[in-house]
Amino acid sequence: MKLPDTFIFGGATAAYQCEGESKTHGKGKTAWDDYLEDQGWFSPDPASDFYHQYPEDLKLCREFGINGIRISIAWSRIFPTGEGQINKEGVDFYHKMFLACRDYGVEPFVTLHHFDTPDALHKNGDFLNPHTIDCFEQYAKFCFEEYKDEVKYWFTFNEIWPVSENQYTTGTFPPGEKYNLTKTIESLHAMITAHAKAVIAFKEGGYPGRIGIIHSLETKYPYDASKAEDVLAAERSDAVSNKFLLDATFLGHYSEETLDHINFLFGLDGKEFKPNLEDMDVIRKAAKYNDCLGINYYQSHFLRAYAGESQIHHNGTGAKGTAVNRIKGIGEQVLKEGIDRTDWDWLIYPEGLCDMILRIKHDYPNYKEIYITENGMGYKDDFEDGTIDDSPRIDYIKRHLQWIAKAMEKGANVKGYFVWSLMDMFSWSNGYNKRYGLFYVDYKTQKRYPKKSAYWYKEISKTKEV
Ligand code: BGP
Repeated sequence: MKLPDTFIFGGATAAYQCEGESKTHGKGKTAWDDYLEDQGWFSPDPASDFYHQYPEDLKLCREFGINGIRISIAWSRIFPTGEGQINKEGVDFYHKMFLACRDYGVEPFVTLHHFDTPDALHKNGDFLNPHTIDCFEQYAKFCFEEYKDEVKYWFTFNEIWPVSENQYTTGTFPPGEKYNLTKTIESLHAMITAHAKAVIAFKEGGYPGRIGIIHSLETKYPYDASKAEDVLAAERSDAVSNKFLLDATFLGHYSEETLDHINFLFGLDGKEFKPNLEDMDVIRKAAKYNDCLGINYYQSHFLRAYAGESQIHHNGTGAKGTAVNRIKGIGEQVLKEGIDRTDWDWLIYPEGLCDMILRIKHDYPNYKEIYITENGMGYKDDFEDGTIDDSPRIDYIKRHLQWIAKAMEKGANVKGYFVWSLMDMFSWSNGYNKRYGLFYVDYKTQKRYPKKSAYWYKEISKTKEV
C-alpha cells in the first residue's frame, strides 16, 4: 500500500517530557513538579534535554526523512504562574526553536497544553476552576499572536480524556485522586470549553493556519458481542472517553445517547450533570471552526460487564499481566485471546485505529482532516554498542500504518502520522525505562543513537510504501 506524496511522516514530542530545564530559565512550576518530588521516583530533569539539543534533534529529523514534528509549548515557560507576568526568555526560546524547524525543513505542529497546567492554577482547582479556562484562553491568544509567522498548525489540547481520567479516576496524574468519575466528566467538559474558547479566539482573530484538538481515541469492543451486558459496558466506556468529546468537538453539543450514559453515571453518585448554557453556546459556536482532528492511538479495549466497586492497578513498571481496570457503572477491561500486548499491558490492535477513523468519517462528517498525532510502542530497548534492534516496534508501526492506509482507501482524509516518540523521553507515570523513540537517548551523555526503526522509517518516508 502506498501513502500519498504529501503525507507527513512525523515524530512527536511534549515539552515536559523532553525539554528538561523544568525549573530554570524563568520557567514556573507545573502541576507535576511537587507531585513527582513527593513520589521521589522520577525527575523531569534533564529528560532528553531538548531545551539545548533541539538543533541536533531537528538535524536528525532532516537526515531521517521526518518532515513534521509535534512540539508543545510549556505554558509555565511563557506565563510562570499561568497568567499575568511573561517570561521573555521562554517566549524567545520557542521563537528560536520554530525558526530552527524552518531551517531544517521540519513543519512544527504545536500543542498548547500537553498535560502541564501551571502549578499556581492547578493548586486552585485546575480546569474545574473557571478562572483556569479564562487563563488558558489568554495564553492561547498570546501564542497565536506571538508565533503567527512561524506556526501554521495548532492544537489546543493533547488528550483531554487521559488528563481528566488520570487526575481523578486512576490517580496517576496530579492531584492523584481515585475513582471520582463525576469529577472526571466535569473536568472533560471544562477543558472542552477551554478548547472551544481558544478556537473561537483563533478564528475571530483571523490568524493564518489551521487549528484543532488532539483526542486519545481507544476503540471499545464488547468482550462477548452476544452478551447485552458486555455491549452496554463497551458503549458506556466509549461514551465517557470518546463520544462525549467527539460530540462536543464536532456536533457542538452532547447527543442524547451520550447524555443517557453520563446521567446514569452521575446518578450513581446522586448527582446531576448540568453544564451551563453559556459554555454550551461556546461549544456550539466552536464546532464549525475546527480545521483538523489529531488522533492519538495506542490500543483498543475489550469490555466485560462488572458489578463491583472500582478497582484500578496501574502497570507502570512493565510487569506484564499486572494491570487492572474495573470501573463501577462502566465495566472491566479484559484481555482477549489472540491479541498480543506490550509489557505494560497495552493491547496491540491496529484494526481498532481503522475502525475509529471510519467511525469518525461516518458519525462526524465535518471532521475535515485527521492527523494520527501519536502512535508507537513502549519497549525496553536493548542498547548494544550503539545498535538498537527494536524490530517489535517496527512491526507495530508498520501494521498501524497499513490500517491507516486501509481507512484512507475507504475515503478517510488522513494527512499525516507522528510516531510517539521522536526520541526517547520521560514517560509520565512510567519513568525512563519505557522507551518509545526512533532515536535512543543515553540520558547521561544526552547522545542520540538511531534505532533500527529510525532507518526503517527513513525508508518508508521515501517510498511511502507500507
Ligand atoms: C500519550 C501522551 C504522551 C505519551 C504517550 C505514552 O497519552 O500524550 O505524552 O506519554 O501517551 O504514554 P506513556 O508514557 O504513559 O507510556
